[in-house]
Order: sequence, then structure tokens, then C-alpha cells
Amino acid sequence: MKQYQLDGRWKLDTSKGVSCYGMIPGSVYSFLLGEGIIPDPYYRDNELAALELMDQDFCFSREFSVDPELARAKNVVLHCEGLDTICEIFINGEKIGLSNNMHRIWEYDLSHRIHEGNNRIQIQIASPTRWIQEAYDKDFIGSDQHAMRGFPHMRKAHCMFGWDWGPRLPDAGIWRSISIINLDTPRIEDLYIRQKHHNGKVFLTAKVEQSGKAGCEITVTTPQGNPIPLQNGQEMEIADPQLWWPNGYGEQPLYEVTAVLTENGQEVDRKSRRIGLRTMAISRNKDRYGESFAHEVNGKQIFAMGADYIPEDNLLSRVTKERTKLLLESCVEAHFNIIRVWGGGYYPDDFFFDLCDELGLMVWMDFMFSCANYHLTPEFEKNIRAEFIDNVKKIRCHPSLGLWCGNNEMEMFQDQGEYDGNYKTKRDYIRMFEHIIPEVLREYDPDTYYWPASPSSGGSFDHPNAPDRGDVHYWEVWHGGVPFTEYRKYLFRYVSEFGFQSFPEKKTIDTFALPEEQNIFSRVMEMHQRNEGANGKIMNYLSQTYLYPSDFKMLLYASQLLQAEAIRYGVEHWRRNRGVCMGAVYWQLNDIWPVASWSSIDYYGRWKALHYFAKRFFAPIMISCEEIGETTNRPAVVMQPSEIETSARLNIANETFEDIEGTVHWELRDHSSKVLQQGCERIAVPALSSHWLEKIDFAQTDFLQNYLSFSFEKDRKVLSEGTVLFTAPKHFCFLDPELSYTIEKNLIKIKASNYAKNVWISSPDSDLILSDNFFDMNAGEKTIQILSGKPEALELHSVYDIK
Ligand code: BMA
Repeated sequence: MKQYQLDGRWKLDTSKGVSCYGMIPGSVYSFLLGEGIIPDPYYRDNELAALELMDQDFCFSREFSVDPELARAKNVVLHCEGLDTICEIFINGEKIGLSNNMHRIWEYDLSHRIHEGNNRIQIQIASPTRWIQEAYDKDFIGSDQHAMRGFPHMRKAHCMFGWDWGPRLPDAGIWRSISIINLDTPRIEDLYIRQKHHNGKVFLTAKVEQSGKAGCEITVTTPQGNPIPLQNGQEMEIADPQLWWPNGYGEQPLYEVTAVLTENGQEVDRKSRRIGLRTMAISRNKDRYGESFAHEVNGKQIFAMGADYIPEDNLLSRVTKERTKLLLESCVEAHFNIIRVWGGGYYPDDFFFDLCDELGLMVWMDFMFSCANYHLTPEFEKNIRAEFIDNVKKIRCHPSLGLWCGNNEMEMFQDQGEYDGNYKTKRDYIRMFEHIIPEVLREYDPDTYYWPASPSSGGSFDHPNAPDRGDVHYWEVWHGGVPFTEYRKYLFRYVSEFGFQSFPEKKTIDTFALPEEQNIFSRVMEMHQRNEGANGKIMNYLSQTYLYPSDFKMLLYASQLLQAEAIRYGVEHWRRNRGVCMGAVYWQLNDIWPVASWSSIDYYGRWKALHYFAKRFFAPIMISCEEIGETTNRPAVVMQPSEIETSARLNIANETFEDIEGTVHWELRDHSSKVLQQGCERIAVPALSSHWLEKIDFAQTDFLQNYLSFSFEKDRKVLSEGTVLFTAPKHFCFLDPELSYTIEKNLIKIKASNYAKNVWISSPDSDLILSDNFFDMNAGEKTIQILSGKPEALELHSVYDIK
């Protein structure tokens, strides 16, 4: 086969008479922005005008030249990796086809439709906003109210129509590569590699799907670069198999399988896929707590630690490999071993999975359905079946693929009759997620585990969000407004969503709000807070935890701490109960634009306090404390005075394959960090387990003034540490820690003269990523490494400054 790229410079004409040029892959917004015709849709409330713009049709066009060989060819196709969404395709004025699903790969017959020399292609795209409105008017369909009415009718990333963290910017365009393929010589349609593991031996089968008759050679190259020939369709043992492991458990050796087609001694096509040798399953066993739910990799059950991933930008052409790499490397930096691709976006690019393979991030892969009902007409079924096949074939060989999941939250909401659900939508639900997808997977990917929905208990509307089996979305903290101490009441088997919002830092807010708009209740700030009522929630939780912050910057800082403390509270609890619970995946990793949201990394890649906390609470070896104090006994000061238990139970979680021995140290200290009482204990923690220490009772302690510090050390090296209060930070009598710093090369030395909680190192001029930030410290010194950024004009704050 021979491929001719059509990516590059195209022209856009809008039906309201605007014309401009831009680059494909690209979109209406990327073209108009590139030519300076529209202002940044993320700035202030520009979103509104940008949305209105979509109320018209669009035509992308270009000329291309055809050489004599291509002009003579008998089999030629137009190959479109991504058309967004309702398109008519014209070649030299003749309509050659339609598309109606941005998640599919589209091909159109071009044979005899092109000629030598200049040709013209036009892709007309219907207004996405008008199209869904018309579809909705004809056929009412219920769906989440944050996105635009009628969105489930269109197979387009749902969140482009808005979400409770995203703007309504339903862009349109040619969002992935477009090319012409001469098929007079054969091509490799697909290369599928399966693996079998048996008693430590690994057997591979590579299967080439090809057009035409041509010789095919397949080679597998080991991670060390040694080539081994394979026969098409035949099983072969791989000597000395090097296993692929998720991050934190081992290496990620990758084998490259390459198929080459030859005709008359000439290479005519080649395709490569990188694989990792591993088994990947979900273990579900009935036990006294219900039924377990755990990833089992190469026979070992591991505790899933990570977050939910949403599209990285509303303008899809701005999502690049470099950007995704920075984001995913930040996940590894914070000890993630999993990432869940949420079902309201799109199936990520190949490079996303390549990076996950390299970094050891397992992928929980939702099919692209979320928070809506769908009407399973015969056409809709045909459309989604083709979508499943395209995407399953693209993704199935990646070692990072942890499981396929039918959808986001639809079994649960369908069960509750949400979105105007009825018997018919229930029937369609069952057909789509419990028949059609399993059927496609039986044929195209029988080796990957399928889970019907997130959350689910296994399907059939059998208590989808049950706490004792399957995965759970726990939203009573946040959406339900209960205090985050409630997390400790549950021993879920696997939490695939739980979250807490915060504001991004000031630098990020400066990109969309004028100084006079920098008040969280201003119109512009509310446009960048898509979960109605959320600011009130933040204020409510803030009132439970911190003093009222006197300025905007301290409010942002307090909101980030609140979020980080809430998620820490949950994760530490679930890790302490490893075995019952086997996964903590928080909502959400990233942002689609600059906004207040549940993310731990903002749109610009800036780490919020939560991401630094994640680095600590997802650390393979982690010490944590189940403290009991005023917050747990008597959360409101006006309750009848009673004796308050102040106690602590320390716990070490060991999420590694090695048993570990070390020493736990603890000190009860007053607010100047003076030690009042202390203890230490040598302990051994077996691999993949968590170990509780005896409860320590501090009955006589002044909980308004004293706190507990603790650490776990091995060979005099601190592996994990922390502090806890026995009252809410707002009521603790902090002394001024008089924070100061010195810098030597890439090290920042922080000095505190008293106990300092959540020390925040920031620079107004530079984006810093540090080895640690938002940490607690006893009076004394602590050294922090600068991982990236320049330490210019550093500012230091701690909870003492929230007042
Ligand atoms: C969930 C998700 C998203 C949503 C988030 C925050 O349950 O699946 O649909 O954005 O909560 O509300």
C-alpha cells in the first residue's frame, strides 16, 4: 500500500461567510483562533460567543495533487482517522460519503474519482448544536443537565457539550489524520498478538489481517533487541520471558512485534505493535465482606492507586504527546499504578497508551458512554458496533490495558430511573452493555476482562453501587455534603470515583479572570465553576476545617488543602484496610480548561496540593494514623461538653513484593514541637499487606495545643512520615513557625521555629515542581529538591497564615 497524507493546510468556510486557513488535524476553533478571528474561548466568558458560533455549518476544503501512479490505481480509499462529526465528503464536487461518529475510522472508495493533477476535497460538517437540538426535538432523550440537551444522539465526546467541570464548546473538525491510500498493493489491516501464560512459560500468537496476496514475515524483537521470527497464526514460546509490571512492582520490558508484507521481493507494507508479557485479570471472590474486586497482574493481586482521566483540552488538536507525557509522568511521580479513562470523552490517541505501557500505568478503559440514556435504533447499533470494533482493535494489544468497562454511571442511574429512564431505556441499556459489547469482545478481545459499568456489582441492575462488591462511586462526601470523616465508615472493595473540589492557583486564575473579577462569586469565576452549588460546598467544608481566610490567595490555598486532606483521609483509610479494599482511584486527575474542579493537576499542568498529597498517600511504603479526637467525637464546639477520646493507631502499608522491617517512631508534641511523650517500635510488614500497631491513648492531652508526629524508618532513612491533630486546624493554637529558606543548587532548605502544617512553597514568577510541598514539619529544618522550575522570589505559607 502507498499512503498520501492530506494533513496540513486546509481552508475553512463557515455558512455565515467567514473564511480562513489552518492546519489539519484541526477544528473550527483552532482555525479561527489561529487566524485571530475569535478571542481565546477560555478567557472570561468568551465561551458564550464561541458556543453561538457553532450554530452554523462548516466546510473544510483543500486541493491536492495526484501523481500518475495514483491516478492509474484501481483501488484507492480516502482514509479518515477522525471526523467530528456529522460530515458529508465531496471529491471534485461529487459526494462520496457520510460520517456520523467521531470515534470511528472512516474509509471511502476513491477509485475512479480522482485524476492526475489537481483535485479538490471538501468536508461539510453540520452544526453540532443545531443537529443535536433537532434530533432531540424529534426524539426526546434524557441526559445529564451539564451538557447540552440531545447530546446522546451524537457519537461525539459528550463533554464537548459541557460537563460539571467543562465549558460548552462543541467544536467540529477533522480531528485526526486524513490520507489517501493506494490499495493496488496489499496492506496490513491489522496485527493482533495474543499471549498465553502457563507455568512460567509464555506463548505468543501473532495474526496478520491483510488485503491482497503477499508474503508476510513477522518478527518479535526482545527488549534487548534480539529478533525472533514468528509464523503468522502459529503459537510460539518466548524464551526467558521478561514480564511487564505496573509501576511500583517491577519493570516494563516491551517486545516489538513487526509484520512485513512483500510482493515480488519488494516490501509493500509494515506494521508494528509493542507488547508486554503479562497476565491481567480481575479477581472476584466471595468472602466474609461480600465479594472482592482486585486487579491481578501476573498472578499477584495489587492495590490500585490512581485517578480518573478526562480529555486534556476542549480543543482536541492541542492535546499532544509531549503534553500527555508530562501529565502521565506526574502520575508516576505520585506513585500511580492506574488511570481510569472516563466514558464521557473520547478513546485516547495511540501515544496515550504507548506512554502508559512505558510508564507502567494500567488503564481502566471505559467505552464512551456517560450519564445519559441512549435509544438503540438499528442504525445506532450498527454505528456503535463499528465504533467498538475500531477501538478494540486499536487498543487491545497494549500491555497497560487493564480492563474494558461498558460506561460511566449508567447502570446505577438507569436503575434509579434517572434521565427519564423507563422500561425501554432499561432494555436498550442491557442490550448495549450486557450483550453487544460482550459479543464484540468475545470476537475481538476475549483476553481482556470486561466489566459492564462503573460502578457495578457485575450487571443486571443488581445494586450497581453496592459497597461490598464490585467498584463504587462514593459521592456522599462532596455531592452529599457529609463531612469527609465519613469516608472511614466504609470498607469499599474498590473505589473508582470519590472526589473533592478546589480552586486552581492564582497564576491559573490570572489567565481567565481580571483582577477585579478575582472573587469566587464573581460572574467570570462562576463561569469557571461548572458544578452549581460547589462554591457553597467549599465554603461549608472550609467552615468545618479552617479559619476564614482573609484574602483571595489564602482562600485558594485553603481550598486546595481541604481537597487534599479529604482525599488523603479516604485513601489512607482504604490502604490501611488493604485486602478488604483493593483500589482507590480518585476523581479526577486533570482539567479540560482552567476551572475550579476536582482535579489534582490543573489545565496548565500545575500540581495542586492534592497531587503532592497523592505522592505521599500512594507511596508504596506508607505510614498513616487513624486518630480519634475532637473532630471525630464532638465536631461542634457547642455540643454538651464531655470527655473526648484522643488516641492514635498507626499503620504501615506495604504495597511492594518485599517484606520490610523498620522502626516506627512517634512523638506527642506541643505546638512548639517540644516532645511531651514518645515511643518507638520495631516492626516487620509482610509484602502486599498493611500492619496495624496497638492503639496509643493520649487521654490527658491538651488537644488544642498538642499534636502527634510519626515516621517509619529503615536503616535510619525516613521512608514515610506525617503529623495529625486531634482537633480541626481552625481550633489548633498554632504558633508562628517563622518560616524561612535558603537555596543551594537545586535544594531548598526550609526552617521553622515552631510546628508548621502544610508548608506551601510557591513562586509568583515560576512554575515549580518540587520533591515535596504542602508538607507538615516539626520545628527544625527540612530539605526539598527542585524537580523543575526556577526558585525565584519564593513565598512560604502554612496553615498558620489561614486567618
Ligand atoms: C462523576 C463522574 C462525572 C462527574 C463527576 C463529578 O460521577 O462520573 O460524571 O464529572 O462525578 O460530579
